[in-house]
Amino acid sequence: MKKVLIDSDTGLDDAMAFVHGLLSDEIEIIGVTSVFGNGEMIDCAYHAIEIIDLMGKSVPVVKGISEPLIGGCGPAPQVHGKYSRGPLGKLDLEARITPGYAPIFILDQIRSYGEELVIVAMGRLTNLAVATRLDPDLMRKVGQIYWIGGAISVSGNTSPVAEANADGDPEAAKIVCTSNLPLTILTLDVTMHALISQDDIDRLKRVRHPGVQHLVKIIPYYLDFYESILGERVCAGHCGLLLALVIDPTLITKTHRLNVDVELNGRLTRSQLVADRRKLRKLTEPDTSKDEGVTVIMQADVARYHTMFMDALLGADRT
Ligand SMILES: [Ca+2]
Repeated sequence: MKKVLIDSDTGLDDAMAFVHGLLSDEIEIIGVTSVFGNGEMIDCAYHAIEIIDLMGKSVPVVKGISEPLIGGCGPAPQVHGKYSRGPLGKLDLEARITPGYAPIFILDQIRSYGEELVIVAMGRLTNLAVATRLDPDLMRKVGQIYWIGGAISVSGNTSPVAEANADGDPEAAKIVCTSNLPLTILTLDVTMHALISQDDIDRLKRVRHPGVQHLVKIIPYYLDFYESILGERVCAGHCGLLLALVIDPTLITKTHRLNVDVELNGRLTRSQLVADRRKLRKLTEPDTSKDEGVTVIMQADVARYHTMFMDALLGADRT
């Protein structure tokens, strides 16, 4: 079974990923490191603990970094709620935090599991960037790092060109994208097509499983936000899609190896992910799979993701 470490700013799409991932027999989530992003780092940690409890699982949740390395965009209470749990109030689960510190915990897990370990980064890359600076050679020994962030050929969501996970800590994103790590990036180009609707949430209302019931409570808040920008009662699965691709990589239908860097200085373009796509200009598609750079997911089977996600959650009472 694949060993997965989740580094997360556990908000609402992250919650969909956690519930799906903790129902899956394909992966074992061996730890969660918390980072700021959708909300404060500590609220994101408490939300992760809450979901793991509701799923009846035992997974260590470790605190991480609370601020960007230099500077970045702030949290998004209008999207994820003031405490990263939509309409729900503040938790205090301090006693349930596992002692430790995310960058060190990440390196320890790589030391233990090596290539077997997959890191799924669902937020700002601050914890991973610091771990990379502490021990770059060890970081390169991890099996794979999947990160959701950036927008390459579509508009950003925190600026015309920047996406929230990159814009929340662009210096960290640059370190991780340019340190020759085994990195796969899922961008807004793909995740905005992985939609979950109010009808889907309504179908989940008959599931009694407490983890699924939690999503039924919190996702309408996320739908409210998306409805205000998309004009339809649907939301993007974002981190839910990312974790589904780790559960079943055959959902990834097209990738390219590209050099990816992050703009840090542009007055209008700070935090933009700059993927060098010049080699893709030819109409005959080159096989770039062995090229240097990072793996960028260009397409995913979002219809099959949707089916897989819904089947897992609708069947949760049988687990
Ligand atoms: Ca996230």
